Amino acid sequence: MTHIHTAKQHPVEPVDPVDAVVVGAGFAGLYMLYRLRQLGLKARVFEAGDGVGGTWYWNRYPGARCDVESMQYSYSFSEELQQEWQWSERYPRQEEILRYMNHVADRFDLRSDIQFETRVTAATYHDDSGNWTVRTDRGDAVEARFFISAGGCLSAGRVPDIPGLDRFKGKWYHTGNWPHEEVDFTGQRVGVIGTGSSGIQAIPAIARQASQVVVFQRTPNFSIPAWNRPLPLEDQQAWKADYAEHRTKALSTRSGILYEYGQRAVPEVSEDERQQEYERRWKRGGANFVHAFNDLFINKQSNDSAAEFVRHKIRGTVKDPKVAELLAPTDHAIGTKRICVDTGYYETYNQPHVSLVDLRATPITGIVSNGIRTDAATYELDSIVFATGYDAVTGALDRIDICGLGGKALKEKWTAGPRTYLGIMTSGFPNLFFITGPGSPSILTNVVVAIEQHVDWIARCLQHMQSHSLGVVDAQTAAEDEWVLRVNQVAAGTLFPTTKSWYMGANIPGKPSVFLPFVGGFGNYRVICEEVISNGYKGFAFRPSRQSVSQ
Ligand code: N01
Repeated sequence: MTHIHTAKQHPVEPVDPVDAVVVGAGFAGLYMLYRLRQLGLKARVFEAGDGVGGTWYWNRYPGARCDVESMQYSYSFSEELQQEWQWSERYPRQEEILRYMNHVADRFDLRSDIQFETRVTAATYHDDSGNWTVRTDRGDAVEARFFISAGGCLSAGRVPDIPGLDRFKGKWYHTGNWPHEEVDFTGQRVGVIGTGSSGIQAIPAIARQASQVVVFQRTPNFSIPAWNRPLPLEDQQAWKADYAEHRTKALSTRSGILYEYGQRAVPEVSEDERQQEYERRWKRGGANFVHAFNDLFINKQSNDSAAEFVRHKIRGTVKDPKVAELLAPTDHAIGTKRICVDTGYYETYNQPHVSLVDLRATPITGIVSNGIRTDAATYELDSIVFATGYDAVTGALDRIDICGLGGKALKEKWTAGPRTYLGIMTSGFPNLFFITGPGSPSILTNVVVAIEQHVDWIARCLQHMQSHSLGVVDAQTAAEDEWVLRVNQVAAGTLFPTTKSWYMGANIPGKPSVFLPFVGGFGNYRVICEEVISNGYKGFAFRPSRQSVSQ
């Protein structure tokens, strides 16, 4: 597997000790910095890119757009911010989200504490001082009381090990590391490998430029139309009038998003009613579809009814019945891989210059100088787009050499899969916090909501330490063991583990098969986190240190 790195070598610059080092300047890092400053703490954010934005800085591929609606995919921490920012479409484009994040960085004057073009490479905890030493690819070595990972769940892109890529004479790209200059596919023959959310968004956009598009599909995915549209000012104003109320309501939902969560199970309604409900949701568009009934994630038969509805739509859209059959997923329950949301994806296959190669029938054998070779044919290409996904949830952490108490490496502790308490800390690594870490709802939610909840929780914990003159916090092993068990038990009660997906680490050869996020619902999870605080940070152990957290 090829990891994507853009690290550059820089001269070493002295960095003063700080209270906290934060990795990443995406949604999580920016808000964490804001909260740390509110606590009077000195923080340094290290960011590999040369600008803020995280996912939205790197994912500049054609068609990139969020699948959560604009009014919800944004920070709630500042009433002024949420009132003043205007979104232009129902679902925000990558450029617009990036503009929003730059606005946030400027509005709250965050840049002065962010060191760009710097990748954190190692972090070591010292038990005697209770501090971390954090090292970067620029040669920095900074001492910090707290080490906070805001590196993202889907930031470690992966290009599969297909032999011959180095011989390819054309250009190749990964959707998660797209060039900053415009890529123009006009008149080109473009091969796209991968049909997850990224591929499904990119393929229609690439097909608008390219003279020929060849899609290499191993596994088809379910996709629901976005029905994206401009967002009228009146609609935004109406939403903004009750913004705080909408945000509060979202906090108690399963995904931190105001979907219509169906209250009935599939067997409770007639076949007619079921079809009408699916049709209504299809016409409304978006991931709301998979919440039509309350048993779709736990009952395979119920799930089949939703899956069959979508397959029927695919067959009705794609004119070539053979292509339609290849695009209609039959190997997994709908929603157990992240549901895709598209604009004209299935329709794209009706265009004469777009073709689909079934890699199950004819696997790729290698990349040659002029294209991709399967065991049946060679496809001549000018460019190759890898929409091949990420080493999800743990990938960004894995790329940093993190050593905790007694010099134990995090990688070693997590050999059989990640172990955390609440997805926020892992025992034996004091003062290391994860924002949307493994074992939390993270990528099953509106991730901005999940980020804010974690950042607020961490900030409250730090405030508690300040006011009680405490210097070190760690998760207790027993609490962690119980939490890991709970995460696994909740997942086992659903259809999720029946599917080989990146949620299970299944897309990375050799990665342990563990269900990575907490699937018990964001609302429930948030209540658990609140209870932990009201029970005196139950499951966490604190101790003073020679130097308590600065007041
Ligand atoms: O990645 P993926 P993604 N040969 O892992 C295929 C978020 N996101 O970047 O399933 C051939 O889902 C692989 O095939 P298979 C969202 O959470 C959100 O698309 O392994 N094919 C699969 O088809 C999403 O879920 C948004 O058989 C290979 C594809 O590559 C997550 O990011 C937009 C292969 C990878 O799909 C990841 O999505 C984009 C190989 N060797 C992303 N290796 C929105 O907000 C892999 N594949 C809309």
